[in-house]
This record gives sequence, C-alpha cells and structure tokens, in this order.
Amino acid sequence: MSSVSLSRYLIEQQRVHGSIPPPLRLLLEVVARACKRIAISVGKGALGGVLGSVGTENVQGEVQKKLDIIANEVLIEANEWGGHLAAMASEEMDGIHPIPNRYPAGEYLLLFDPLDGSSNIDCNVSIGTIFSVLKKQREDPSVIDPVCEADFLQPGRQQVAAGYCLYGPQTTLVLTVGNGVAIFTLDREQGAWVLTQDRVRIPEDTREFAINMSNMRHWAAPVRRYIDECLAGKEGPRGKDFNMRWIASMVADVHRILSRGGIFLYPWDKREPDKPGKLRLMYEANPMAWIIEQAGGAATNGVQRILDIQPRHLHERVAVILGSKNEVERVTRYHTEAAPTA
Ligand code: P6P
Repeated sequence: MSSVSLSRYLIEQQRVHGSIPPPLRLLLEVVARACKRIAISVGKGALGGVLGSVGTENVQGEVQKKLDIIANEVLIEANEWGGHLAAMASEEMDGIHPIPNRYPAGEYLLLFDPLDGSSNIDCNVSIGTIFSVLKKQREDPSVIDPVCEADFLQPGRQQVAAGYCLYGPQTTLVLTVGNGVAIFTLDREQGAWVLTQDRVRIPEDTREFAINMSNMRHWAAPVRRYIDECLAGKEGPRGKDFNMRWIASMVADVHRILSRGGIFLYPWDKREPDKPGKLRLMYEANPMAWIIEQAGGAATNGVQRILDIQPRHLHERVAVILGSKNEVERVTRYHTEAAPTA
C-alpha cells in the first residue's frame, strides 16, 4: 500500500469523518510545515549557532534559549498570513498575538509551546513543539468582533485539534482531531510527513512511572503514597515491580507513554504552594491530555479531568497526572480518599 501523507490523512478525516473543515486542515498543514523548519534548526545544533541562551527571560521568568526564540518566530511567521487564524498565543509571549491587519483573519485560535524541554537543548536530549487549536466562539456569526485573551479561555474539551512534534532520533508529529491519535514520521530525504501509526492505544495498566523524584519531600500525601507503593515493588501493596523514567521533556515522556504505556506526574508541590503545578494548562496540559484520552488513557490534575478545567488566564499552571487509565484513576482515588470530608 502506498504511504499515507499528512495531507491525505487530513483530507480523509475531512471527507470520511467530516471532522475538520478545509481551513482547519490548512492550518494543521502550516503548523506541520513550521515544525519541519524547527526540526532543521534543532538538528543543526552547534553548527547552526542555535545553542545557548539569549540572556532574556520569558513571561514565565524562565531563561530563554536561542532555539526558544527561533521556534516561536517560525510558528508566528508561518501562521500569520494563511487567513485561518484569529490570533495566536505562546508560552514565549505575554499576551495574545492578533493577526496583523495586512492579512485576512479566520476563526481559529492557535496556542503553542514552541520548544518544550529547552533545558535539554544543549545536551542533545529530545525536545518538542506542543500545539492546541480552539475555535473563536461567536454569539452572532455575522458580527466580526475583535479577538481578545478571553476568547482563548476555553476548557480543553473545546479543542478542535491538538498535537506535538518530537525532535528526537526520529522527527515525529503526533496529532488528534478527535478521531483517535495518528503518528507521522518525517521522511527527511523527501521532507514529507508519512503516517506510521494510526489509532494509537495506550495500555490501561503499566509498570513504569515518570516523575522528578528530587521533589519527593515536597509532594502532597496522595502522590507520596502512590510513588511509595510503586517503589515497594512486588513485596508491597501493588504486588509488582515498577520502573522509572524522567526525561524532563514532557513531549518525550508523553511520547514514551503513547508508545508503551506509563504514568506521568508533575503534581502540586509545596515549593510554590500558591501555584497548582509547574506545567501550563492551555498549551501543554490540554493538548497532551486530549491526545492521551484519544488514545484510551486518562489525564487529571489529581482531582478533576484536565479537559474540564475552566482557565482563568492564558498562562495558568496546573498539576498533571496522565497516562495509563487504571494508574491515573488510582492516583486520583488517593486524592479523593485524602480529601477532608465535608
Ligand atoms: P523539572 C520542561 O521545562 C518542562 O516544562 C516539561 O517539559 C518537563 O516535563 C518539566 O518541565 C521538567 O521539569 O522540574 O523536572 O526540570
């Protein structure tokens, strides 16, 4: 059978499932093309003069790497002129980025973390781009009202597309438009995305957990209980041994879970008690949560389904527990059991 390209996959999604109108298909093809350009810059490394930091901090107060800026600029420039977006939002930018007046505007809202895991760039560990697409809600479709940050503040269940591009030994694009999860591998000779797996499924059970163990003393009791049980192995209450992985690139850890199951936890911890977690809801947790759910997994903040969280601001943070369904449900149950009875 001839290989299936990204364009053919999206056209079939449009024709067979009617799930993606042409402007959304075009948007996703533009994002995928931008990811190819980012992959080229990432792949050059020291030869491209793209390593190291630029000496500034982003809106999160994090040191910006040169590749953070490059990836952000590639995504902004690629998506401004197409006519399918009302605005964009990025981890690297404070507010929203409306489409300049010289270009036509559309009805979609694109959010992204242009380069997730950038602390790994200089040591050549996999990093990635995460993106989420929402639709600008209009009370009256005939009224073209100006786009504002409030248009972005929709729960993750409203997403119309979500995906990530992993810049690793292979360059892989993972995408859902609501009909399961598809994985495309970049044919670097042809510069083409080729469908290499469709309808990805995550095993409901696992023996592998991903968490930054150095934070153990800061965790809340339910997370501590869950990890202690994993560490107790087959002599403990779980009756089986567990393995641990922590790449410190969410994209890479999530891709491993998508590939063979597992559970990923970045929980609340008492280092920043007033913040629910480290990861960002709109352009990290929401797209990853939808992908994981579309592959048969689960994603909560310990208490609530991530996709049901009503955002209050663009760069809102959240605790993230996602992956193999039965394990995520166990951690969530431990939170419920620990909650004070009313
Ligand atoms: P820590 C990368 O900076 C990131 O946002 C995620 O990709 C990753 O899972 C997490 O932070 C790693 O955090 O505290 O272990 O360095």
